[in-house]
Amino acid sequence: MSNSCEKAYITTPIYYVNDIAHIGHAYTTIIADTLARYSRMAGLETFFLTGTDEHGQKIEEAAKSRGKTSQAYADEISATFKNLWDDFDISYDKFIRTTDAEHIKGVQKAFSTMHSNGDIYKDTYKGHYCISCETFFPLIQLVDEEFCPECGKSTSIVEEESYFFKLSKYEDRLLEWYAQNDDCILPRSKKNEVIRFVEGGLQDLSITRTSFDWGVKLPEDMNDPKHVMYVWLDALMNYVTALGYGTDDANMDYWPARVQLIGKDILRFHAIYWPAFLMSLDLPLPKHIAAHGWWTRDGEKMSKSKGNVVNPKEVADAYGLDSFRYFMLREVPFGGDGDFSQKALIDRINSDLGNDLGNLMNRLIGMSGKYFEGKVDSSLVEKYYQVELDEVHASLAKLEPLLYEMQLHRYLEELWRPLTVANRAIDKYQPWTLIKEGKEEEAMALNGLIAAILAKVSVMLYPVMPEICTKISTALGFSINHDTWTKLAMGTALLETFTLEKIDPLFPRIEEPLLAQIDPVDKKEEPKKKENPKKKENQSKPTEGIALIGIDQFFQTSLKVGTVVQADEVPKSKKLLLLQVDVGEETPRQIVAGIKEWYSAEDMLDTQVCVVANLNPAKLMGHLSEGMLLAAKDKDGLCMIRPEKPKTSGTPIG
Ligand code: ME8
Repeated sequence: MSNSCEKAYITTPIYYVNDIAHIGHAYTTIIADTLARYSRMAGLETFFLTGTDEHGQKIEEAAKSRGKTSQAYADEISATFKNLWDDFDISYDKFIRTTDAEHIKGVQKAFSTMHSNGDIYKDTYKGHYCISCETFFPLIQLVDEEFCPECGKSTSIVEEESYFFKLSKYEDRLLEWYAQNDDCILPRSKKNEVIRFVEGGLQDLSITRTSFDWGVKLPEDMNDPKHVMYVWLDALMNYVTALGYGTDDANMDYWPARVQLIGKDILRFHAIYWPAFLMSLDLPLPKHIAAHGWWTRDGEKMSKSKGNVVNPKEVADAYGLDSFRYFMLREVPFGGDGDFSQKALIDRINSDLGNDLGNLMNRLIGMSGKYFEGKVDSSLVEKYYQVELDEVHASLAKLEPLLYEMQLHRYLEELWRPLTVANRAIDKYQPWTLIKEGKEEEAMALNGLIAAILAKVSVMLYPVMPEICTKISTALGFSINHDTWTKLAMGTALLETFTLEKIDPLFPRIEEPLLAQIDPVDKKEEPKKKENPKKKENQSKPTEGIALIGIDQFFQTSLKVGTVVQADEVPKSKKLLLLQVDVGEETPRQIVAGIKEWYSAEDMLDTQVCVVANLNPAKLMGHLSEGMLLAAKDKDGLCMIRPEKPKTSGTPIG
């Protein structure tokens, strides 16, 4: 997101109503909610859209199998999504349903416009169709010439009369758009995938179906009642029909969207079809399409059709909504995949939230209560603690660009630095010693420093943890709004003198998993569809002398293919090389590897390696190391473990 326009339109995908929401859906919606809350706090006129995608064969079949009409079934499931977002206090401005009359009118208007612009023609389509993904795939993309490359289910051959959209006509303009708008697709690594796909050649897109009914009919003047619109044309249009496109245009001044959030599974639809449709309609293109990775269970994408989903409501009820929100955004770099485990969630709650944030609040309550009857006076903070304040303000200044770049995990990481400054200051200056030495003024200033840091952090953390931050700010005697954001978070203001309100500990320590049904995994029965046999897991054999672990434990280690893009020696070290390794993220990781006895920097440059990507960063001879390389060592020496063939940087290993 750039900061150049006054209005900010933020969207999530509209979710299929073939089953209820899982944490993957909650993830997208929570990210969008975070951006919308930040954008409002930053003073932008914000419109946040979410909703449900209700047409298509998949929904028709799901309804039939439950003995319901498609509409009744869609009503029921759509309400479960809406209720969940309401329970989660998601700050959407509109919840759209593709069965809304205004949406249907808007889609028909779009069809007519594309048709009169010469972008739609009639022909016959024959292809392999995956109902689960509502997508045609060319034979070459199928696994064993039958199974869907996305979900592994059996595809069927469909031959029917169809209207086509001239997607091929837009190839050059799409490539031009990607080239001219560096950050139109985030993370940027994903943009390269899209460019390669488009450069491979685009085929015209079949945009109507005759084999089922549950869809938007063509505009009446097309005089072709047996066709309904392809669900993706119908669904993508929601982003503008929600603003009144095709009806009253009431909110079209919010278009183009500032950021359209999606999962990487639907990048092609959003980064290729959607801009091409917009070009055909002569509408401007979105500023950013931001694709996040997948939440997995035991390394497999969590999805309704696989039945391996985690219920977000259960998790939020057990662990607290704000903690869940923090975990999701902090745990996984935007764009990467993450395996959901209660252990990781508990670690984040106890460590980041409990030790660093909650405990700091307790320390402030303790200090100010014991020595100053709860009073906090900030007037002398600058006199005694300017160095600490400078450090805090330097961190705060880095935050907004990270959010606009969708680097949410880095945003939170950076936001934790002021908390470290605060906790370190208490340990270093020791208020109890200051009081003992009669330095009351310094002790009060320290109090003021800690309160100011908590205030500044709570403002910038508010979009991620609204409830907790409201509690903190209330205790600190101020409200979080555009004014306090400007003064405390963007500026260097401190708090007015106030009396601190005592509050209960924010994050009581969690000793063991609270949800028995999530760990160990309780997989529901697999759907009875024919599955790609290659997808079956190998049974593991017990191995003597080695402690066995479950597959879920193995998948807690994130292994990725990396490419060494820079290699240097570490001065004065006999063993270490300093490597910059591209693991498919925004910037390469720095890894310090103890391999110099066997490999020179030159040997390593431009080679591929296997990287352990989720280790805690460590410092080796003063250099930060953000990962580890896999190698095998025996009596003859050490050799790197590498992919047998070149693989895209960041490809997961497992
Ligand atoms: O694709 N991890 O709807 P959908 C992370 N109706 N995010 C996940 C996820 C996972 N395991 N599973 C789903 C559709 N999501 C279409 C969209 S838009 C015009 C039409 C999230 O119900 C992620 O945002 O299958 C993904 O893109 C979306 O849910 C897909 O939801």
